[in-house]
Amino acid sequence: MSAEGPTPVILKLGGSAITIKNRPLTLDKRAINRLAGEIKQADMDSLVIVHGGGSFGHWVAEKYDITDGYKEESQILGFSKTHQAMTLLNKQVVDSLISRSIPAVAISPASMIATKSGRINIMEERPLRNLLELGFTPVLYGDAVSDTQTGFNILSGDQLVVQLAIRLDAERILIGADVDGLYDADPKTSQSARLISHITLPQLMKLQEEIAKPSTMDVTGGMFGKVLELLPVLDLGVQVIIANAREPGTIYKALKGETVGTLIEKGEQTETLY
Ligand code: IP8
Repeated sequence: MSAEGPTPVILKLGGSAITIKNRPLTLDKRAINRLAGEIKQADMDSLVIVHGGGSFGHWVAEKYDITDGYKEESQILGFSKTHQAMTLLNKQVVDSLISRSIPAVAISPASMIATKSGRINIMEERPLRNLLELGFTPVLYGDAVSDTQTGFNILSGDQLVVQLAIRLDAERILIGADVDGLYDADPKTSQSARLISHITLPQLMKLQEEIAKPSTMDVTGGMFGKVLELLPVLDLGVQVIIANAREPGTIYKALKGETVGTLIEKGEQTETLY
């Protein structure tokens, strides 16, 4: 516990865990409500939630081609629509949390963050920290944000959780995905894929050389790329847990500190991965 209160846990709810990914602008209301129930049951002292875009943000951002910055006038309305789609998804998440008496507060990343060539450059987190210290649960999301170099940009929830963890001195980041954790191959296409239950930073770097060479596809089905985004916090000693938010009860267990999914931590030595 820090001088200001308990150290927060940052929970990322992946877009694929709260929306129907292959159906544009389609919520998975049941999943959202179940997850809100698990969060309530876990009764956390200090929690920040960040959710992804799923079939809301990603679909609109692609439709209006706003992922690589400003190129032409027609993208301007697309930026507005992408941000708006995320606020609609966010409202559903926040409504569901509040209906379970969790004091959730929607916080728009577009209003507190600007990126520079895609990386967070300006971030004003003080109001969020004040709310957190008072016992609120801030709920943020991957968003369309302004970019000082390219005009605008899509800020992923993964980049956001890292900055929040650093700036709020978080003890743990919990990534709620649609798979059980980090695998050594893509579990959706490879039957021989094995779940890694515990991995240290040195092991992760070694694995990177073996399975996720920049020139090839991410063979873990995208999860490894997400994990690489987390390297700066791992180095600071923050634990990262990747767990399956689609499996009922798993996020509750992960919030309570039970062993689920993949635990990634700084570590020193080489231990067994599985
Ligand atoms: O799903 C992206 O957030 P992510 C949000 O965490 C948008 O990558 C607006 C596409």
